[in-house]
Amino acid sequence: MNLNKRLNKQDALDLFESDDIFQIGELASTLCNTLNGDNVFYVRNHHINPTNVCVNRCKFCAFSRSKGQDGAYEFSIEEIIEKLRNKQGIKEVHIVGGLHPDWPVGYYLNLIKTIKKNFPALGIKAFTAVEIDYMSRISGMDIETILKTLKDCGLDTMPGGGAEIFDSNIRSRLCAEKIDAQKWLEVHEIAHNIGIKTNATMLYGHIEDYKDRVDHLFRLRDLQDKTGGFQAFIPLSYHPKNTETGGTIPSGIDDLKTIAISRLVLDNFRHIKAYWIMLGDKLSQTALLFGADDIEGTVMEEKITHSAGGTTTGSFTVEHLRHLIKAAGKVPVERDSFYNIIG
Ligand code: V47
Ligand code: SF4
Repeated sequence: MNLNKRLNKQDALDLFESDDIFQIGELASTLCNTLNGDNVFYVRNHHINPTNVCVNRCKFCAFSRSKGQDGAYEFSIEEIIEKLRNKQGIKEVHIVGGLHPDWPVGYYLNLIKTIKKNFPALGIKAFTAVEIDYMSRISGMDIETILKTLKDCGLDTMPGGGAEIFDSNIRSRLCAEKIDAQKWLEVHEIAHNIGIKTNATMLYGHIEDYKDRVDHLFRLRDLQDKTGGFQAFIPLSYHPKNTETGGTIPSGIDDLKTIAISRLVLDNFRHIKAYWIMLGDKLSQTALLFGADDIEGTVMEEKITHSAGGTTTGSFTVEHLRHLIKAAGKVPVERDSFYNIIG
């Protein structure tokens, strides 16, 4: 396979079906090096999930609860501000949560406004396309108006969650209540058109097959050709514990293959992120040799993966992240929410 020509769907499928993990890794690593040299990016960030109460109840999600159910929680804006206080040196807050049946759109707008007022220098990466669509439905505002209003309140970028797998059959078996692929892509396209950079994800290793992964990646590549508004792609390794979907966790080989093939197919995405909360620190470090050039932050507090059996600590020091990157023969580079280099 040569890297001078763009992969087509059959090429990508052949790679998924191949057992030659070293060749796939080498190709991905070569492309990664062309785009980012030896740099590996990290951000000092803090994840916050404002509530786990969610009207959707996707079958792969062990995090969500119905209102009033045991374990359901909701944070007030003041509690979130308190969590961010005393978090020395963080450069970004990442906010995603459930679709609360009672919260008005004002909660979300005030949350962003209040965080920006208290921490003007903090990058705010918040709300998946699923949450944006929900805000539009509960407020009667169209998607563009919601996004513009959030931007005016201080939203900087959007995370890539909620994409799951785009194929409609798989999607209806996993998360029938969730917005469909077309809507997910439309929300991101509108965000890009009004100057909000976003990320994209793919949840893999549950009931989908390689063809579904390929279809998902190509739909993202097509939108990126059109808008150029995606910053990073993050493959999300399925965690089955406590979920209705059940099954087993993807193997380490599958994780590395998926990172590498994502790198190769998404030749128009600058960054591929290894999410250590899902991969563990050692496999994330190995992923840096299979096409990943970004490692999701210090994180601090994570609930979604941990509810589904995630076993990582949930929080990394900057020293540990830098150590992992250096020991992979790479150069640690601290970034902000827009990938500006700050250290
Ligand atoms: O949207 C839910 C996924 C996502 C499970 O954009 C699960 O920088 C695995 O999107 N097993 C939220 N995954 C996390 C996310 C994310 C994380 C880090 C960085 C960024 C970014 C985005 O987690 C959800 C869903 O796709 N998820 N349940 C599960 N059992
Ligand atoms: Fe709700 Fe998101 Fe969990 Fe689905 S994945 S149930 S939308 S919190």
